[in-house]
Amino acid sequence: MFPAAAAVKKGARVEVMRTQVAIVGAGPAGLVLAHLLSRTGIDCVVLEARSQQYVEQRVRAGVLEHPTVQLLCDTGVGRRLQEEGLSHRGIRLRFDGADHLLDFVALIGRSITVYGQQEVVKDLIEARLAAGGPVFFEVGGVRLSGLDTDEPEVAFTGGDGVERILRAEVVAGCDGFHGVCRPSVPTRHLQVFEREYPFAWLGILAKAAPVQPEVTYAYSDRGFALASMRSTEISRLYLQVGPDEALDAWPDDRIWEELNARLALDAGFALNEGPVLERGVTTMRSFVVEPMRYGRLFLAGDAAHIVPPTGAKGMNLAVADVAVLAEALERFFATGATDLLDGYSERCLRRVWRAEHFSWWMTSMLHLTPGADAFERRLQLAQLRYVTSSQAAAKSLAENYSGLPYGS
Ligand code: FAS
Ligand code: PHB
Repeated sequence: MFPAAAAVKKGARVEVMRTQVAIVGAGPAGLVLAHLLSRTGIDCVVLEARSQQYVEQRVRAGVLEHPTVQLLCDTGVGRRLQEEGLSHRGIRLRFDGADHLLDFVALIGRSITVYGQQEVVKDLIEARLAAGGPVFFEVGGVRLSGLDTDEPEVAFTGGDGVERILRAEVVAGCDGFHGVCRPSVPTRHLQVFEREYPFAWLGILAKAAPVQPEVTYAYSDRGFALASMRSTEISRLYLQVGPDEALDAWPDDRIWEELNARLALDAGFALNEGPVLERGVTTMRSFVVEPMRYGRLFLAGDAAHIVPPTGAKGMNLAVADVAVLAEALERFFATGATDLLDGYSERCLRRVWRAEHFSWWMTSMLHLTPGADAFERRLQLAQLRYVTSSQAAAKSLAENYSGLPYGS
């Protein structure tokens, strides 16, 4: 990427730059894409609205699928992940007053890894900056144009206040659900599929040693709870709450009391408690936009789809999208062939819809829908008992949760 001669706009200097791929967004999708493209010598520029510190501290996902771990390790950004990530054989489902371990390694020979999304982001930014790849943080006023031409442009204001125009051959929309890329596509070209759930997750990060060795999903008469972790000293815990829950209605003691009540296996059960380092409420929705492409704009990750986090799919889907996009772009820039680019959306959507169904299924099985009658509760328990007693059913959950191979 080289800044071309600065063009002078009336009253302001506008710097014109050129690259092959303009990437909007430095979350998992944008950063993994930049990493994969740079490895094949494809020039790309990453534009990020937030500061480097903000994106590196933002607490979100926690579970990496097997294919995600493999991709990060195979492409040279998995060192800390291998040293600090927690490899887990599977997950636990807690219901009927008992724990039910689903041992993925025994079932299908694949494990999962607990490693915070912000750690993945840190590793990728470090690799990107070490390779001299440009990342513009704290950009503003990002505007896309010419998406239906061979020379799309991304106009933006840099963190230094300089107006810039980034001319590219391709734009990757990796700017998440609330970004500007998807809205840049004329609505007549997109079909939206959406479900909102009548509950949300209240999540905390606490300096407290996890009491359970695996990620544990609890189905209880009081509602869903999830006990996860980030290390042997840091717990990541979630409670099902109302869809518009106010965080200030949940002081620490109420959160701990409710978590203990929902996760309790017996009267003596008690979580380790400790200072709450971060808290937030995450709304639950299923969302897909089709196609994931418009002209030279390719949408990836949350910019194109959202899943309820019950299946731990969000970040992993983002990585899977850009693994497909990077392969297609490599072929395009090497040979001019557009067949893989033309097949990008359809190929990604097969995996997206599989993950959408799995995430919806896990969410429906584990959460108490407000107003659910006894019939619905019996169906949920029947499903939980089946998936923890049948090898076939357990294998199905295991292969979906640990991640289906790319391209499937
Ligand atoms: P991201 O949203 O991560 O990244 C998009 C980036 O684009 C952001 O850095 C944003 O600042 C930037 N951006 C936005 N607009 C821009 C603009 N105009 N110009 C430039 N940059 C712009 N998934 C799980 O699997 N498990 C979880 O527990 C979980 N918890 C979550 C909690 C919250 C609060 C949220 C919001 C999501 C959670 N997710 C979870 C899903 C999450 O992990 C996403 O799936 C994942 O971040 C998707 O990665 P990206 O597609 O890169 O989008
Ligand atoms: C997490 O550790 O943050 C986590 C684990 C499993 C999920 C969602 C989030 O399904």
